[in-house]
Amino acid sequence: MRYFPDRLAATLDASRHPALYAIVGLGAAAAMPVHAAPSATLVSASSQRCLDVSKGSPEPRTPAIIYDCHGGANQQWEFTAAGELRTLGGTRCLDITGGSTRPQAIVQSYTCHGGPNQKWTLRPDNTIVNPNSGLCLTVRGAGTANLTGIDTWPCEGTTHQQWSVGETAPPPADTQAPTPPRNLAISALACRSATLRWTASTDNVGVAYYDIYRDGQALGTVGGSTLTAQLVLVPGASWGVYVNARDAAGNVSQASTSLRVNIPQCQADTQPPSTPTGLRGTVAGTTATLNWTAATDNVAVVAYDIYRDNAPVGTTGTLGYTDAGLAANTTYQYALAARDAQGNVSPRGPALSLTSGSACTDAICSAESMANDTDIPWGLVALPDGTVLYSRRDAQDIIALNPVTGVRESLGVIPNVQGTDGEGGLLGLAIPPGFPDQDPWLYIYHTSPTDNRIVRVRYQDGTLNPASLQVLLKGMGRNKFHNGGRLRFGPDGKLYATTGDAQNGAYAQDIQHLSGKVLRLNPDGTVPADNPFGNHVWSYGHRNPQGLAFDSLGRLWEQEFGDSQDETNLIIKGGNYGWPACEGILSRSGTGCATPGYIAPKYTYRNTDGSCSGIAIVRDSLYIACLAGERLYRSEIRGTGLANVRQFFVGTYGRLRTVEPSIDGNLWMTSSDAAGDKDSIPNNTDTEIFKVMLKP
Ligand SMILES: [Ca+2]
Ligand SMILES: [Ca+2]
Ligand SMILES: [Ca+2]
Ligand SMILES: [Ca+2]
Repeated sequence: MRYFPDRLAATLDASRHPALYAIVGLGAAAAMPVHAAPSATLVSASSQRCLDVSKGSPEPRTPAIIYDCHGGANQQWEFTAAGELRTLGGTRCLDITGGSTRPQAIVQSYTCHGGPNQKWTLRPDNTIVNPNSGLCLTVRGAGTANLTGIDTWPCEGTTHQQWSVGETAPPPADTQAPTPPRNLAISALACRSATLRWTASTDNVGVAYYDIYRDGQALGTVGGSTLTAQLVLVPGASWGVYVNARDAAGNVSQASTSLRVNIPQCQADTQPPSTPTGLRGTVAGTTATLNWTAATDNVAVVAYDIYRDNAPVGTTGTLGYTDAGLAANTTYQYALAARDAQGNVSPRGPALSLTSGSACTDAICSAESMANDTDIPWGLVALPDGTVLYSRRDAQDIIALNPVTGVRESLGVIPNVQGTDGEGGLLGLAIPPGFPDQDPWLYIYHTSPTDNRIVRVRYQDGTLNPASLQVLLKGMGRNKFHNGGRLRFGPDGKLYATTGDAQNGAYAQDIQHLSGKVLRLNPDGTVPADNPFGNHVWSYGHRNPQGLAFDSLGRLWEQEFGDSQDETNLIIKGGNYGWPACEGILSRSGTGCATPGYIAPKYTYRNTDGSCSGIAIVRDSLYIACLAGERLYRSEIRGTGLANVRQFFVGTYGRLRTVEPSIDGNLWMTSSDAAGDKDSIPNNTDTEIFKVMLKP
């Protein structure tokens, strides 16, 4: 090996080593292997202090010293098979400066190169000798104080040359998630059961579990050595099935690709349901509410189709329907037919004649479709000038909607967005209180290839400037489902955000992790000084929180997707909302919802009636848009609870995702068709933007 003088010899103690030049090996630039082998402290017998790389610096030529033992990575040493003494996670070697073989040569940490000045042997008398020079590792000047340097000296066996092996470092924590399971396949598919198989994931330590899901709902868990699961199916349903791998440290993989399973019926059904009877209705202003008696079927009725003046206006699985937005003082003929799961439709029942009123008398007067879209409208903000901006989840762009003409214009694609073939993509939007004059930023929550993040982009004079994009906060976990994604500025001028648990319930209870949380940020992304945990976390124990809204008292309300039960929460600083031990009011593990400190929801919903995402508060009424429930809830905020909870548009406009206040005291609302939803493919769905008029 060739050696060169090093100009950085000035870092040495020139007063004691006036003639010494540091010299370095050519191998310094080569990539060094990182060792994970056991390492331990080396304790000096004279001082009981530990051999230490000064200040833990990874810089080559950092002096070795003695220091109070703390067991940090710069006090962990490993004797390797090559005779080296490695530290700092195996990345650095104990090194005699300049390759010197003379006494009083300074000992430092340096890039490992295998040279003779990096070889050390621990002998039975607890001295550590460098075989090349025959000199021993020595505390300089027989010192015992912190920061005393280390050099070489003839071996005399004194206590300042004796080192005992101290505490062994714990094995490094596993922070690496397994790879996604692959090659999902179904066999033995029957109407109520099937066998699912997949190809194993890999992991740096090992896969401990596989979690099986369908469309965001847990189906079960098997051990890491099992690559198959028996599924319990619902006849006639169509499920998107996927698997996540999990290691013993709780790291969850990204989801596998979804496998579409079209479940057969248990029996062929050619018999239509009975004709619906008992249709009755009431009218309040321009809103008609219908109810009827259940029809019967040889298997089961799954839906009712509602007709107004012989034209289909909606479908519902319940025994009621709200038809809002009628013309005033007009007579309509309603009828309905019943449908089974295999598409057999009954004759329409007898017509019901209803006449609308002259004015809006109910809380919600009407909904008018203002625009159609072919992608999924997700976040939506009404700007002070009336323009509506909304994000398109899979198309990854921002649309400006003229609220008068209904004309739409794309303001451009947001960079670095990546969907998750599930719920991720371009998600929530928010504008700050001073928008646009004092603060011209549009705040955006999106999924990236590696995480979920909050960014902002300048919006001025009707245009977005993507080059102005600033990343405010990143590192929120991503997965196929549970990406959170709503944003809202509070009356305190802070930005609040909901983050999903990324399909890892343990994250929700870890206040150091940004997943499964309500977060609170300064508008520039920094941590507000009065946050409860010194980081961005505002509340925790959330599964897949969605909408956020503030009431007139400045209190924060939040909507959250559960596995089988959804919830509306009133959020307080530092609060723990229970997930994963408690879901809604259902205990799932341990002491469940009875756990001291867990904060119960203000209202819960079966997810078939709920699966609600966006929320809005107008005049202290809370509006909640629901996907699977295909309805808009309206409740009145009374005290710390919700009163007079009512449902509107049940089944009328299909799945509803977003509701936002308009600048004129009404609502914007968006629909979200099931087709094209659980994928990242742009423009493969059919959605609408509605203006909802409220009773003034
Ligand atoms: Ca791992
Ligand atoms: Ca039937
Ligand atoms: Ca909860
Ligand atoms: Ca899509």
